[in-house]
Amino acid sequence: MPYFAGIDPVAYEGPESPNSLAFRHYNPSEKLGGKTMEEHLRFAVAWWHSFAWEGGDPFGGRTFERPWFGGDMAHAKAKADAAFDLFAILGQPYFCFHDVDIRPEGASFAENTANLEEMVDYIGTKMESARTKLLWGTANLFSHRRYMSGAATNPDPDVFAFSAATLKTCIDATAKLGGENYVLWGGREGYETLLNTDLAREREQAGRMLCMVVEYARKNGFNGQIMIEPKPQEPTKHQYDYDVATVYGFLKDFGLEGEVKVNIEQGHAILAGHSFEHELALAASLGILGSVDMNRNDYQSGWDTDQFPVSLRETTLAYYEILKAGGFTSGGTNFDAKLRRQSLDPEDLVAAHIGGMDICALGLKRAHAMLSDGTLQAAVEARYSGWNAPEAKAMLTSDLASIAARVEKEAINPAPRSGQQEKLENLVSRYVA
Ligand code: XLS
Ligand code: NI
Ligand code: NI
Repeated sequence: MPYFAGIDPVAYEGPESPNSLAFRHYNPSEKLGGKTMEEHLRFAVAWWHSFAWEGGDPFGGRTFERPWFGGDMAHAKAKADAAFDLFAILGQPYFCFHDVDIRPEGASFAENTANLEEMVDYIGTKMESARTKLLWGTANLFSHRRYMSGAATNPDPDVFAFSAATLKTCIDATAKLGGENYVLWGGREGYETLLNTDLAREREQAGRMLCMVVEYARKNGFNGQIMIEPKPQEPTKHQYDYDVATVYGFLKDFGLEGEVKVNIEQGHAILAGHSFEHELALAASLGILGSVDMNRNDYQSGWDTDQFPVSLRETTLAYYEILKAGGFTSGGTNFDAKLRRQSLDPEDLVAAHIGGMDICALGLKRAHAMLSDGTLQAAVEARYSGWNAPEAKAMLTSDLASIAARVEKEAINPAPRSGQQEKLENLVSRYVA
């Protein structure tokens, strides 16, 4: 019997619906500005959390009993069948995967590749009759024990080689499935202790690997967007791709700032001591905003809890930054979010996505209203309006001595002005009430 038997496709029923398996806010065809909600949000299901994750934690193993758990090809295909059933129930436009989520582990690189290719063909056939496309693919270069000291940044050149080879197969798989993006998250690209680590060498290795990824993709017909996903720590104590600012510096160093963008995850922003909207706004200002991994982090725990989002204020502020930047192009909203380990039922998986999609849709609506209304933006512009004066602009190409002469001549004596934070917070509250 299909895993999701008895669960109907989820429909939009409006905010008043009592149905726990209906959308209240996500109405895919509803237009906001020139685009439908579906086109704005570009939702994706994450294969790893929804189908591969077993419900374990550091104190106990698997709590989920999915019929597709098992290490062979038949189970991998059953997993793909269940995945496409969920995509259909949710009307999902996209999915994302790592190689290891979709294929069984082989005993060698050649076996991994053969398994991956067989699964790519299987999934490709399923995609022909589904509406769901591939938002991004990626390589899992962090779970297997060979990667315990990193992938590209490993002290052992054989691990670097194995990683490069695996990246090639994952770019090929993504291209074959028509993926719109390719993501690199450096899960163990970092260090546990400086006592055994050569930072400069590891950074060079990571830079060279990324250059090779870009070169290979461009030469072999993958024209999607390549993205790095920043994260400050976990699993390693210190990860090299700490946050958006760090990744930008790294890209500049290797001449890749025009080629590679960022996939920003809510929980990772929080772990880095930032807000999600900070990371989004910074990436947009640097021209590298690519896509988002939507989830929420626990604000007390200090690790990546990957929960489904629930806060309207947070999703509103996030989509405000995304809309302000012009919206997604190839990117989208990937739910890098997992159930809690006591949420055992097929219905839990459906309900989790419904809740996430609804709070994002409502956030998008409120953000769109806030942007169209323009009051917030006008307040920001007014705050900087002094810079419109010619003598103010001229300072940016002037020098300290000339500026000092002008300050003296005009007896410039700045009068502080309110930043109006509470007033602006109240303004946002009006939209998210
Ligand atoms: C882990 C990351 C991972 C990436 C894809 O924290 O979020 O899931 O999104 O490798
Ligand atoms: Ni992620
Ligand atoms: Ni994460």
